[in-house]
Amino acid sequence: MEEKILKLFKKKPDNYLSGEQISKLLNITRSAIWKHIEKLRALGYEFDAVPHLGYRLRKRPDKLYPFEISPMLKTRIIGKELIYHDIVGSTNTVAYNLAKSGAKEGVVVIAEKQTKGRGRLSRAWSSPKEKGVYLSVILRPKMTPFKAPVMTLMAAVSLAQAIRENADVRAFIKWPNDILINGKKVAGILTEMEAEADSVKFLILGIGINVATKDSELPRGATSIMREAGDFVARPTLVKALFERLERNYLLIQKEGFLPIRMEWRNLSVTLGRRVRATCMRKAIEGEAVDIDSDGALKIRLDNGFYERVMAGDLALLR
Ligand code: BT5
Repeated sequence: MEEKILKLFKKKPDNYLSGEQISKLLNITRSAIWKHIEKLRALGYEFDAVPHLGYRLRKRPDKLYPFEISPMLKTRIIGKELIYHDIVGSTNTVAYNLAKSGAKEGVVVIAEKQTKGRGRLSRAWSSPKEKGVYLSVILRPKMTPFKAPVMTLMAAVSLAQAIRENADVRAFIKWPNDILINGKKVAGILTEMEAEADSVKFLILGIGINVATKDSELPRGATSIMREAGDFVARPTLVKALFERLERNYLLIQKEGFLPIRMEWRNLSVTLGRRVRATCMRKAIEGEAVDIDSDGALKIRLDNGFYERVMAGDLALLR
């Protein structure tokens, strides 16, 4: 009912809606309306209530409530079911447990703050309250675990596209899981999965984006979209764009394979053509990043002219 009430006010942004009008439109009593308005107030919505005129929605909170996101969403799978938390340890852990107990493909866990936000290899992901987007998408792709790295690259393409769509910035992908603006990290992806030898059971795409995060809350070399764009970015609209891009690109991979996404990845990459150092399990490889392969591996041309493929690891851009 709260969602329906908000919808009515959305249609009348600056006008008052009388108790009688709302009561007729939604077929509920005046006292029920008052209770719902009080509930919305407790969630941070600010209403003016004037005798004889009715209610007016003065301010919506900057929150990622499902009823701020769902009405805008044009997806069939991703984000159709949104599980919202004010505070969690890690959205990836919550999503992983849900997927283990049978949650459907497309279910998303989203939070305003994480107390144990994670990067790869148990690194910490700074997740201050209401400043960023922290979410995890459950997917059940029909693929072998060896192909799963492709899903991280698909998520990176979707993320760079969604950021560009919402802010006047040039977001680029640094292989494998970073999004950079002006050379600084603005978002990261943590892909986790449960698999058997020949098939993925489920995969969790964990995505963290710094939207309005202050420099003091970020490690060195990181930034936020608002800092780089110099303009306000609404988190619900960014999430909507991300879900829609993810769905489009995910369906495209299933229909046509990795090739179309791979081409888009090349366009959005800051990695190719650069001298890089890839480190994986204490082994370092240095050379020029020349391409990504059909399985998501990064192809590096060594100084001796040979090529090496790197499947996972950390990358430093040298020049
Ligand atoms: C990542 O790991 O970049 C993956 C980040 C994924 C975060 C999301 S939030 C929702 C979901 N739930 C989770 O618990 N996680 C996912 P990695 O490439 O390993 O980078 C981690 C490194 O990035 C850290 O060691 C820091 O140096 C740096 N870092 C930490 N917090 C950051 C932030 N907010 N912005 C930019 N860099 C950060």
